[in-house]
Amino acid sequence: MRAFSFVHASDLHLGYAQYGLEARRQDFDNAFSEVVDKTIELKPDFMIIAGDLFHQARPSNLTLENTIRSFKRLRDAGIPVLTVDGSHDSAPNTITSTILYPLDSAGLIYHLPRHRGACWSKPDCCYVYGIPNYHNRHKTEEALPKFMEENPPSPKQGVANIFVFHGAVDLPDIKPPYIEAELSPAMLPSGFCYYAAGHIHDRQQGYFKDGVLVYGGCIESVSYDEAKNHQRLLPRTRRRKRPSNPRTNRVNFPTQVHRTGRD
Ligand SMILES: [Mn+2]
Repeated sequence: MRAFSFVHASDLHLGYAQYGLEARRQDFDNAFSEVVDKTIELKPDFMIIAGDLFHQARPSNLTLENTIRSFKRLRDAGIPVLTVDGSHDSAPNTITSTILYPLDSAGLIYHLPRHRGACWSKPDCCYVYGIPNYHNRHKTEEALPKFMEENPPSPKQGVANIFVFHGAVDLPDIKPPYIEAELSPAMLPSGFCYYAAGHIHDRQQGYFKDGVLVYGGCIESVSYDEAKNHQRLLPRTRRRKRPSNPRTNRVNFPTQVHRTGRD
């Protein structure tokens, strides 16, 4: 297996006009633009967006156009973008669907749950598997086993196996008390060395099963509680060009899975 790297982002909430302000909607777009600048600079093998790319399943044309521009820059740089849907941008129903599908059809993102086997692979490198979001514990318990039966997670020997999802896992050290846990640890399969998660907006990282579980955290504050992470909660009335330098955490993780018998 050869060495590789990837960028793990989540909870971008593009299109969120907080307080009804266009300036805030623009802040979310700008934050994503900075993430794209940094990603292109880092030259990873691929990028993962673990849900809540958009604040709504059907964003405005303005938000959509800015996002398409950013994805085209990543595509031109040869960086595939692997996604799963989040609690905000998954299809609310079969009629409205989600914007993630046309973006996938346009080749701008690779929406994992929509593809055969719900996976993407890079030979001699990695296997990446992603699940949909089912909004609450009850629906997840009902639908996730069926999804996994139709698309069995199949970690491979000799490559890094990565599991992508959007939801809170019932782990007291990680899950804040005010968030419902849609997933129990037992509902997620073993055999993966990196669990790339979204939904919890604080950056979190810990050992899980035979690998590590990482919540990327949101890239722009969506509530007062998150202001401590970003200090950009309020719209900036006078705009200055800030240097593009999103906070990045480098996570080294074991790629060899050592089976311990835990589930
Ligand atoms: Mn979110």
